[in-house]
Amino acid sequence: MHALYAIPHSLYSGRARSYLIKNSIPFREFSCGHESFKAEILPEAKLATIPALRTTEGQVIRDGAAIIEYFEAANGRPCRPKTPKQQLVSGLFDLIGAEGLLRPAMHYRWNFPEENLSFLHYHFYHSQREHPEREAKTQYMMDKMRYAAMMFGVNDESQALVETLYLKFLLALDKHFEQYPYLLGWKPCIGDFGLLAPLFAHLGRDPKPLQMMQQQAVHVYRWVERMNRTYQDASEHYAAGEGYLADDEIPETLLAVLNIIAEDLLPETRAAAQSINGWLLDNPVASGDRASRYLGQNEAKANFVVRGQAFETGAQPYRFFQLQIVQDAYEACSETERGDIDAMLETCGLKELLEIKLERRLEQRDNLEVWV
Ligand SMILES: N[C@@H](CCC(=O)N[C@@H](CS)C(=O)NCC(=O)O)C(=O)O
Repeated sequence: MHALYAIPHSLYSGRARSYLIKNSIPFREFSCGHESFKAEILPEAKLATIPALRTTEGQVIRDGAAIIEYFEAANGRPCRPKTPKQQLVSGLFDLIGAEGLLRPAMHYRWNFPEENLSFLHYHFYHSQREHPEREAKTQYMMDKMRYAAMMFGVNDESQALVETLYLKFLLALDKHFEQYPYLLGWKPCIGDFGLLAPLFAHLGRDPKPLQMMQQQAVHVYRWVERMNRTYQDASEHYAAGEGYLADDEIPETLLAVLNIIAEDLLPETRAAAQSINGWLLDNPVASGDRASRYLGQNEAKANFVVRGQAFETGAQPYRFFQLQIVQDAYEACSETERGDIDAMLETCGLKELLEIKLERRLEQRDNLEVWV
């Protein structure tokens, strides 16, 4: 059986776990605190991040997207829509989930200690090895993650806007899931799994944001639930269908969500590209060199403004690894299809995303992101 190294409160773990559940792939889950993680997984995974998978055959795959890609490639891509607009939108939501909602995820986790802290302590403690220093390591990891919240641009000044943008997004997404149980209709696509990352472990599970979701966005809450169940779990949709929507349809409700996301996704992506590209000019990299997690000019920072609020966030090459997948799908389309996609992205303020590129391509090789 496959072994998934993950923990319940980990953002990226939720994405891979849901994929395995929804595709009826049997697995057993182990904590990264389990002795085998350090002894057997880490030497091959190279970085101590979760999720990591050890396949039945013994191959170790680190990274949620890589785990999903492993099964997608082997099984005829069951979760990639076949039509152009849906394929593109699916990829966009994967990117949005992996990179675009880190601020609310971290804000609602770390800035409400009264509601969240004992819950978080339980989980962080149980992701540490049974070791005399376990409590000290727990505190160290919690501090590291609090610091990560700041790296993503959450601070005293920006909090109010982070909340405003999240609430707007949440209510729009709620309208969508009122209509359909999944992003593109009646079954989950790659974008559903990506989007689940922040919306499960943090925003749909930590006490403070969970209560918000249950009280203000019950349809989103139901989607989070159903994304962790093997079956369709859409009994409230009395006329439920199957598969993705016909005729490459993208529901208006989903375009509305994208429109809201664009407000900070676009300026942040533009700023991160500028920072990383500037760094690449000054620091030539060889093919195969590792692209580290944060990288860019000005100590790997991206600076941008949303509604007059200045943000400083860590510039992450990984964002562009995900964006590249979306851009490649676009390039592979016919001219007419590209025209349709352009028109769609124009209406939700995301067209420019197709043009923002790093000077160098990225790929995953031996469990690391490297420059091509
Ligand atoms: N690109 C990776 C990121 C994984 C990741 O950052 N996981 C977090 C937990 S959600 C982690 O392990 N953080 C520990 C660390 O960075 O030291 C993926 O998508 O799987």
